[in-house]
Amino acid sequence: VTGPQFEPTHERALTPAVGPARDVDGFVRQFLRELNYTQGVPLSRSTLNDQYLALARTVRHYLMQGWIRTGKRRRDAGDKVIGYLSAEYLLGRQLDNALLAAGLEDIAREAMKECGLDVDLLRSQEIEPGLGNGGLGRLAACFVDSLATMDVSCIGYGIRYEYGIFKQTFEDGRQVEVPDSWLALGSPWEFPQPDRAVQIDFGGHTERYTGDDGRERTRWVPAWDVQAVPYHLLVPGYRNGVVNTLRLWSAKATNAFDLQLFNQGDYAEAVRAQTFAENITKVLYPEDSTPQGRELRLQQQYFFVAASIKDFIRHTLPADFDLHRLPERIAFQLNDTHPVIAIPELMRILVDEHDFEWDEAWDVTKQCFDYTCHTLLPEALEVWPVDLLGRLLPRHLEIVYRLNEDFLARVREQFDGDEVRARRMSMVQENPVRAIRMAHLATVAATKVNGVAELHSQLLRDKVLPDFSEMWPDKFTNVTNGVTPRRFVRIANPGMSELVTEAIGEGWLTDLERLRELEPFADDAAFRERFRAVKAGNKERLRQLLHHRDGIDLPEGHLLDVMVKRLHEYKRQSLKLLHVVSLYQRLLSDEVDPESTTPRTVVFGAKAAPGYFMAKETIALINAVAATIDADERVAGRLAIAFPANYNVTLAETLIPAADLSEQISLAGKEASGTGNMKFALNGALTIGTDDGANVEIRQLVGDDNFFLFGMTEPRVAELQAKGYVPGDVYASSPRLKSAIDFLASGEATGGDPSRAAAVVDDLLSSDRFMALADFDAYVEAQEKVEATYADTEAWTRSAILNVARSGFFSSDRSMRDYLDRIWNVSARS
Ligand code: Z15
Repeated sequence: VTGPQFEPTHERALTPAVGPARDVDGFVRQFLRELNYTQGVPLSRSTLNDQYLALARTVRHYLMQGWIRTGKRRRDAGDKVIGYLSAEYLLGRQLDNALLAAGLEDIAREAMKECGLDVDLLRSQEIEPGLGNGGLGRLAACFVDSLATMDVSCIGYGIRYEYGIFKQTFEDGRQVEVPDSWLALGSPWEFPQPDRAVQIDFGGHTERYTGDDGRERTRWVPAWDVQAVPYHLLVPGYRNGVVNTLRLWSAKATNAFDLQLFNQGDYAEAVRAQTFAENITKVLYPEDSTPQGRELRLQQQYFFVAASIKDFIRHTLPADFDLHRLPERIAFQLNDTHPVIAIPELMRILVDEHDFEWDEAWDVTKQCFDYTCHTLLPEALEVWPVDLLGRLLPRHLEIVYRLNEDFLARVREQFDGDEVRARRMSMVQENPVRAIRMAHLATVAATKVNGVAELHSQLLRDKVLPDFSEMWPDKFTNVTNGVTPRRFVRIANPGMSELVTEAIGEGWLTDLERLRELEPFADDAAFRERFRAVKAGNKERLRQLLHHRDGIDLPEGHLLDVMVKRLHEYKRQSLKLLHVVSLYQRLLSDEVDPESTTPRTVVFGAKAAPGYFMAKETIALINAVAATIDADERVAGRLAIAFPANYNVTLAETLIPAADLSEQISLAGKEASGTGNMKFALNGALTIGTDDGANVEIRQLVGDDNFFLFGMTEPRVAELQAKGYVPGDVYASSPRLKSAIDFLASGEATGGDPSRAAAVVDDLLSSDRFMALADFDAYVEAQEKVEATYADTEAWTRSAILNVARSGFFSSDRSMRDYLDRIWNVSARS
């Protein structure tokens, strides 16, 4: 079946059914219908999960008309579609966002009350779809939210992992991963479309043959295939009736494949084959920015992009659409290198299946792709060994070789046969193994290549892809990341949202630069008082949550110092830990009166990739230090460390609005952008940070007086690296650093057990790849300024308000506008 097949007999059958009435009564009726007829239980016998599912499905009903209308309007208009290709979408809870988008919060609250239920309790039942690792996946989720809110035609293509990012638990302070079975209790937000499944081929070989027209052609003879089943999820715009689509692909065994084996009598083998096929979308790889080069991961990548392109051509474009005009109808945005295999796939479709001439196909393909790079770490740039690629996708490897030949011929022509340059720029790396450099392939094919913050885009041009930017200066551009204010301000921080609306009126949620109008309120003592009350309320909300969720009792009245992000050496959680140890030592020494210090609670949240040894050691060390400080009466009330397990979007939504201080302390030149940094600033935390990623732009906007800058700049880092960095020298020359490290190494900060600290301490002293020691003194000094400023409550609040007022730039709506102007050449309707 390729499309809707029906003969309408009644005109009324052509218009979408009306949704439930938009009032408390209509909501209650629909809720009970869902509970009784879909869930199959009476209210009196229903569990919390039954109630949550019925509530979710009820809210979904209100969005369906918008989804049907949006789709029809877009098809009728023949709009150009943004096809966002991303292996990750870190969505966060859906119910909160759907209620907000549909404007149903009050009605739902009232309706649940009429049923004797508490809407907040039901909201808290939802397990968030964690289909991403960290920043990259969350960015994709923010972008699709903004595009729907701006009424831009977008389909987000991705993978429906059966298991998302693992659930983190601690055993004896060490990370233990538990599978995230987010689908187990029902998945009310997705619509499976098994009848729109497409077949995806793998393996086999290629053959030359002569076509009917006498032309030499190539055909791929695959060895096996799987079915890709689309599930669609709703992406509602904020109160504009627009509902866009996320299409997430799930792998299913091909029936014919099984039957064949079954007919041969090998039933067990047939079932095994099914499991094999369905493995493809079984689990999200939990490495954030350190890919492992596993075959299954390449299968995932090809699986979802091949399904997306096929689906777009077959089901989204009108039948018999002339593919020469494809670029008028689609712009595929490559979210990092993960979907880059889409480039040879489109070439294959055009050349092998649609008889395009090679050059003609290349011309179309180039116009259809743009590439976003999200990293500067060399180990994050994916390369696929050619033996693996050739085994899995033999035709694609041939296509890449041919593209590379053509490309290198151009390089040699333009640069006088410069062979060294050609080797540097080649899509094929020769050592240590022959492999395809996906970033080079993407850069050659893409119309535009962008970095994700000003500094990152500049370093991308100058350091990561300098030959390419010399060859094509106009190809490169910047779009600074952003975050959706709907989720990260309105939902996460209702108290502040209300205060803001009272001060500057409605409208700022979709026009975030309007937060500027808050600036004068920074000088209004009464407003500052209320702003502080909101922060205090948010802290109280966090205390309640951590008490129930983790059994953690946060002290009251502390400076709340928060570092939440993936655990990675370049992000330097170890630097933060050294600072904590140093604070602990200061409290234990006789030099200062503890009463004169600022009481501080440091909150960490971080998952480590399961195979990342140093990251896991760092987690164990933080937990050991936390336990030691917690047990030490001498510092009670002055210093506490909390490390709630399983930091995720849901926890972020309570944690970030409560924070006073935002830790953004990566080594300069390593964090492409950061997006947590933006969320904190928008929620009135002050940043202590290095000159890295989007921190640079945050500081420029909020002003130096409202930002605690420290540490080496990127050029200084490069210089030190070049001359040879010796961490031992820094250790020897800084008494405070030496004291903190010695204290850690002695076991005094880890309950008397020095082994807990050994791996981290040894690494810092012997290699310290990310120069934590070099920035330690500057960091401690900046933290002293933090304490001095915090002591002046009015000055601190003033800065916090100015952070909010001046961070409107970091709305993902602005990011999307920049993509529309600089990359997609499409305009928004709002
Ligand atoms: C990831 O989360 C990021 C980059 C990557 O290359 C991968 Cl594989 C995962 C992050 C960056 O580290 C972060 O700086 C940036 O803000 C985020 O992507 C979104 O661009």
